[in-house]
Amino acid sequence: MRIDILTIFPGMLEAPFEHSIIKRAKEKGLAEIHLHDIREYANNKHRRVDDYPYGGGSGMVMMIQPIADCIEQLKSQRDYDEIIFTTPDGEVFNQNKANYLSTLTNIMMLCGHYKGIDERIRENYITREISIGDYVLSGGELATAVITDSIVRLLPGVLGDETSALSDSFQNSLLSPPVYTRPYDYKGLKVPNILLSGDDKKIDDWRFQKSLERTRLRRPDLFDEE
Ligand code: 6GU
Repeated sequence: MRIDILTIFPGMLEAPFEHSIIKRAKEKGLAEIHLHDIREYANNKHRRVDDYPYGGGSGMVMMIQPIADCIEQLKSQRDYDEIIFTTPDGEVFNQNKANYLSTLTNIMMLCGHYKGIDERIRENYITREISIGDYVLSGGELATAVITDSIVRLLPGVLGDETSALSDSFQNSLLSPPVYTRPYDYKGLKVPNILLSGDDKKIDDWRFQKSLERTRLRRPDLFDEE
């Protein structure tokens, strides 16, 4: 899978993909992530990427030209399955959407900023607008990093244990059960004995019960989904 990210702050997106699972996915050739600095596409003398809004009002608006030229150049090189804009007024992201996006070959993601971007970009290029939750971030970069992480870890071969993405919280609309590791007794705090019983069936049942219990207590809304 190839992901092209358009941003005015590429530095914000470098570190998140240079660690852990995403780094490994890139090294294994399972994911390619390309950052594009929108400013480099600005055809004006001072490399401006924003301007005052027509009609007045506060805040700046990202200009159509640098973004359109960057998108056009990428589109001339390959077909894109989705061109995503990260914005607080988009559809709210969830695991189902991550699963769908992880099945695609080429996606582009445009990070929003300031008051917004010229509406003509949204109308003419964007195929999907995504928010990561009901709160406001100062820009779309962190949202793009979150979405990218959630997609890349789902690609076949990325996680060592093929089953572990499937047992994640939310993948089956249940929260994950608690986990423990050594020591068995830490200053009197003990691990539930059933996990040491060696009885796989009992352990699976216990974990499922804990998942149900945790979901009922913390996220009863998940039982109403689908
Ligand atoms: Cl995608 N962008 C911004 N700026 N804020 C957000 C968001 C996106 N999702 C939630 N809050």
